[in-house]
Amino acid sequence: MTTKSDYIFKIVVIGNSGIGKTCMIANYLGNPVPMTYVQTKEKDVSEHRLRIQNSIVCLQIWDLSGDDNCRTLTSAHYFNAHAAIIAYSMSDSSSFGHVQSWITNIERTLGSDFSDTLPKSIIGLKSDSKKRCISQSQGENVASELGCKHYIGSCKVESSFNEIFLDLTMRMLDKAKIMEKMLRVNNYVSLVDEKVKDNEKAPLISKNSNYSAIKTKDNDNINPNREHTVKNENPDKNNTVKQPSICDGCIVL
Ligand SMILES: Nc1nc2c(ncn2[C@@H]2O[C@H](COP(=O)(O)OP(=O)(O)OP(=O)(O)O)[C@@H](O)[C@H]2O)c(=O)[nH]1
Ligand SMILES: [Mg+2]
Repeated sequence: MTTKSDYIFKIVVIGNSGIGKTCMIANYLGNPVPMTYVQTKEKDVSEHRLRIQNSIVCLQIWDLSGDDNCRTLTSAHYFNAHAAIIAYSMSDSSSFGHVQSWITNIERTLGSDFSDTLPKSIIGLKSDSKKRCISQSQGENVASELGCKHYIGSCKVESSFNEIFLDLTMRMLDKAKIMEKMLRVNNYVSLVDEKVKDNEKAPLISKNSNYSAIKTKDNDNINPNREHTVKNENPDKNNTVKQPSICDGCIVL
């Protein structure tokens, strides 16, 4: 049996190398958190399905390498993103100092108009670390200057990252629903203008819309037995099979 998803949202996760992005994603997905550091090569993409507000949402989580040498390659993966998580390590002041430059990098790549409306959140990782040198209030101050929500978390604490992913999902969903409403109205107007036959209905999503990508086709099926699957080539990451569970107001399928 297969179940379609109503929306596919791409979330890019960016930040300096070695700050815990890959471990954060593994923790969120309920995967084993890597015990040793293996640098991400360009990108890893995972999928995660949730039922939320009567919609089935598929999150595509793009774990992008923080390696400076990959910057041009990884920036190319910002395209078609619906949200971004900008991460730093609370035990690494340099990574904290680079938060602004990661946001600038998104603006340069996607344009400031798009970047301004892109749901973004900042997270301080390794909150458990004894070497912690950045306080929560320092993080909150910078995040508020940059107009972003701020979170902290640790891959050593279970469910540490549900809140940030759930909040971004709600924001993407709200944005998509507003776009759908606007497109319905616009299509209605243009169909009337063109005097199209009365019995033709305006499509829900315009073919020309940037948002057409997120509304999945009827035949875009996702295996309901698969909670999340690492899609890329990395052989160290095994697929996992999970039963549905309830997490913070949404159902994880
Ligand atoms: N104490 C502590 N260590 C962590 C935490 N998360 C990750 N680490 C350690 O930090 C190191 C780097 O973690 P990764 O998740 O691989 O870092 P990354 O940001 O994905 O790095 P790149 O792939 O190079 O961009 C690993 O050795 C982890 O064990 C955490 O919450 N607390
Ligand atoms: Mg990584």
